[in-house]
Amino acid sequence: MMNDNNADRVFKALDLLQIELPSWGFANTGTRFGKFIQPAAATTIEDKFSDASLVHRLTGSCPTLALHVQWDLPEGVKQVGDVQELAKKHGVRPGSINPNIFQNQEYKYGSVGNPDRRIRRMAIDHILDCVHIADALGCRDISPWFADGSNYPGTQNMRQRIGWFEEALKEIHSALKPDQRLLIEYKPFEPAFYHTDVADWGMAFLLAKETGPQAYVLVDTGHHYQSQNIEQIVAWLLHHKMIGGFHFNDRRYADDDLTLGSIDPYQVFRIFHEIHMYAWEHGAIPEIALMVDQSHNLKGKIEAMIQTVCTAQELFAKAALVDHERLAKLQDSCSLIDAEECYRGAFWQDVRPMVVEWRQSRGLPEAPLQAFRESGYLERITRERQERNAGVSASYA
Ligand code: RM4
Ligand code: MN
Ligand code: MN
Repeated sequence: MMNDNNADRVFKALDLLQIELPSWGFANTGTRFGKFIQPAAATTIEDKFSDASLVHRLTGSCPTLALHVQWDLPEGVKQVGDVQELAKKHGVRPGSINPNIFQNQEYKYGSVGNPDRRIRRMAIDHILDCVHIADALGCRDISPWFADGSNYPGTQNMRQRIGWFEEALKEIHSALKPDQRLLIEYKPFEPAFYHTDVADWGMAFLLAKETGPQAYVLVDTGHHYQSQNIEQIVAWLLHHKMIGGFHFNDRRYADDDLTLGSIDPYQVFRIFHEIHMYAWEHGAIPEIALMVDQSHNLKGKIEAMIQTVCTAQELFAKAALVDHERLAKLQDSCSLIDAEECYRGAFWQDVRPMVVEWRQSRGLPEAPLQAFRESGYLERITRERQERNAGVSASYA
């Protein structure tokens, strides 16, 4: 039985939920062993805006698109006008701006942590360009991920590299406009297999603190060691007001970039719970950019993205059903079983009928995936893009 209070909570949560899609999630991607080309994959920034716009129209939750500068704006700030036109045409705004400091040959031994001063300069200059691009596009977040690290013990001075990171990040921070933020993403390994300069949330936290007040930590859910308690990391970052955003994806072994909730939906629920509980205590959802960072090697790109957003909606709605007031009392009195049941009872609820009602009330298709399949969009883009995709190279995006 649906009760009004629950429906109200779900509707409020879904109205608030905004998830940013990654432009690279629509492109051909692969593993280090190869790339499977899809005839309908996006090969241009226009394709990416068009695909993202469709996902937004079908789900109602994705008003922004994250851009990876080297893949989407290879000519840099010159392309700002084109991006603005695409945003207008497709009804999706550019979101976080992602520098690329890992793909160029120069970055073999690192970017801002490279022992070669000229390469550190090149990496900083690229991120500064990204700050300017973000400013010109009216984007709040600049979101670098540093692949820097080393493969063998003793081959790099880890401590010295911390200093280079601090210097670089401070310089970048000083170029930020007052409303911009620098999100520092961590990742324990890959491509580096011995040490990664920004390996975990503690390192990202300390760097962000040292960098300045507009620097925050970005939590990519796939960037943790096995069995790490991610929601506890989120709790710490919330407590210190240091969480800037998420890159959502699921994983089983490493940075697998699988569709959200495909392996462990309870994990996603637990993270969303921390956000809702914080919001209940503080009266508002904190400023956190909820972003997807996925790479769909085997699934159809757009279908995988719709599946992801629908899963996020359902899990966000479930987490909104936790009775926070009751839970707080049960935690306080150490009523372990009742607290646990109150918490996970929300997870067990089937919120799908309420999500469908929300969609109906907002003029959205009841079943976004089915609506996509009936739209004819895939057939059309397959016709339009297959020739271009047949000639695509093996590069990452
Ligand atoms: C990295 C990291 C970054 C993403 C690249 C493509 O593993 O998650 O956020 O930009 O992949
Ligand atoms: Mn990421
Ligand atoms: Mn990743």
